[in-house]
Amino acid sequence: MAKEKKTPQQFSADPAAQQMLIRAESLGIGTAFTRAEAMPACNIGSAGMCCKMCGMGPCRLTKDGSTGVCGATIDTIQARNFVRMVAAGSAAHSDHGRDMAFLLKAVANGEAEGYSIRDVAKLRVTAAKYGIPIEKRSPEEIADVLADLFIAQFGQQRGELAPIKRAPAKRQKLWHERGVVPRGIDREVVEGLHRTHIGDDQHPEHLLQHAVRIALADGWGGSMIATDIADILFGTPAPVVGQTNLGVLKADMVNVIVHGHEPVLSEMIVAASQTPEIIAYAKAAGANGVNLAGICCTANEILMRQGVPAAGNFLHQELAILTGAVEAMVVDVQCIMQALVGLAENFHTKVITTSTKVKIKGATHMEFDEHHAMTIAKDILKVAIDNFKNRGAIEIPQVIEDLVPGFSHEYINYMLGGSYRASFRPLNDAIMSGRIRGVAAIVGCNNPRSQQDYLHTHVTRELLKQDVLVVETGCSAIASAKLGLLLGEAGLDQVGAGLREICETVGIPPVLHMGACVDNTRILTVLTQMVEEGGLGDDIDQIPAVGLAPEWMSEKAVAIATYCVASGAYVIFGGSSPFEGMPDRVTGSDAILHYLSAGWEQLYGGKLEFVEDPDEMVRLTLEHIDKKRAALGLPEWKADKFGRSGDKRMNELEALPLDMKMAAVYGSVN
Ligand code: NFS
Repeated sequence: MAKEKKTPQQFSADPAAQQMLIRAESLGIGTAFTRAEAMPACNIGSAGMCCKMCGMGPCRLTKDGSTGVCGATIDTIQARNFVRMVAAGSAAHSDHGRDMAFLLKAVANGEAEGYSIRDVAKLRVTAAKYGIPIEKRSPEEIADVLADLFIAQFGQQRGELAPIKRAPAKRQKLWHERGVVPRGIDREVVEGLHRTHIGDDQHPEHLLQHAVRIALADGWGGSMIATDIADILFGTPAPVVGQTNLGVLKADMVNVIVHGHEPVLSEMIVAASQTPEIIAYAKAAGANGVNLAGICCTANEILMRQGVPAAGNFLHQELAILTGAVEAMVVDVQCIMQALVGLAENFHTKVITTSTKVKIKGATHMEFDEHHAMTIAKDILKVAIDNFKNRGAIEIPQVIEDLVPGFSHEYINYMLGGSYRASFRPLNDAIMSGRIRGVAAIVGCNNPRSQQDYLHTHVTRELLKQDVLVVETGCSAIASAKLGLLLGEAGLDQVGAGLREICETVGIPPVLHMGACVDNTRILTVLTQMVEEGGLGDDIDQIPAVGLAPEWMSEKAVAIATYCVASGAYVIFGGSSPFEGMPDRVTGSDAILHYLSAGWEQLYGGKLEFVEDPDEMVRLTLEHIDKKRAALGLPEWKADKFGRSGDKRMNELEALPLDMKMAAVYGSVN
């Protein structure tokens, strides 16, 4: 019997996406959703049972006890595949960090047209963390030395990566004992490729130890550097009001989408779009100006700093073009589908590649150079504006949601304590008292193998009901934003009473948007500061917190998971696992899965598990949080213990007749 075709509702939980999928079908255009449906996942590759690292293979180890031509066992092959995913993911994040470091150097030396140091305070604080003298020095002098220190982390051959010392002292000691402190970012990635070449490292646990070393070089290295420099150059995020979903596209304006990951170009396009020259150029073309919107992590970067709307997350990239209203999609690096170019041929949209590292056949290439950034940004916008006249029929879904992103760790610190006593104390106290049961970091991608946004938002909603404070980054944050969960008041009636009290008192949404995927390092910093604040143990693995990537798909996500586990976190991945080694199937061994969970827990106090069912993800998260609470000797969380104060209480009182209201407030008057 033929498999029943999926409906748009089964493809995505987002009504804007559903509308565009109907349009795609009526136009006979395929998308990642339909391609995923037509392409069943390879059950050998998806189980990590395939080795294609040399010309004797590919070897497929489908029989119990079978080995590759060279004799490699299933455990070795799965471990090697895992190391390569971590290496590729870390390389992507960290190469982004490297480019940011070069930009910082250029800005410090007055060689980067249009850029400046926007957050001098962050520059000084960051430099001081690395022991760089800051007194009586200009921002440019400090930035120059800091840029050199950052650039050196990539090519460093011996010693220890400098940002490692930003972890809690006990964690650093543990990494030393385990021998996983990274020496240099590039060195660990290169060594990962060397070790996984035919005939090299064949001990699964030894291989996975190196996966940890690489990932730490990303989380406490390249990614952390990327975040710090982005804040220094473009401003440390603080809450702003923004908007999301395809409804942000405007029928009467030239719509330009910036898609990818690096804020270097997109920040300059934002600035260029606001110049009188570009506004006049757009008007002359018959448009009402230029409307910018973002996709993927570039969206997060400019949304949280500039309030530029986010057109959507990973699976929205094709859907945006399907509106017919996008004059140009400007891409840099990472998460850019090759299908965009073919799809754009059905419309007038120009796909413009800009990175020296990324070209796509059929796309227009306009190479970006930070030394002439403003000039190039204007040129790109002019190409988009010139294309406005070619626009055909459009259909923009009128689906739009407000959100408040911009919760950097600096801002969380400030908002909790106020400007004169910035502190994590109130957060720690709220967890210790049980108003907040624990913290969940829900991050990562969309994956067309599951219903878009459903896993993210289901898990988020269920955890909020249980008084779990949720922090989010990447495409996960945009998924929650589309649902209205990133707004102060909206959704507060759906969260637990204790958490609601905290949100109302501090004035925060129940879900805090902390930025792009490289900004997961902000979560590491928050966890470190919570440890340093006291009351929640002396290392990250003691905090009642869990990390989840319910719809992950990229190698970067695997790198993030690995550095979070090595930092002490319990990480749950949804959807499919790269190792299906279930004992009752002839899929080889489940030893690697077991090692990533129980083995790593023993070594690092954190573990990685793959869980398909979202309700099971929620159950495991709560179980872990409660276990950590108990280990700290904190009171058991109780749903009805809190919530009798704040706005909720006021609303209840408002609803009462006057005499009962008086009695409730002043006690019985009789
Ligand atoms: Ni993260 Fe950002 Fe999104 Fe996944 Fe891709 S955009 S870096 S990898 S898909 S969350």
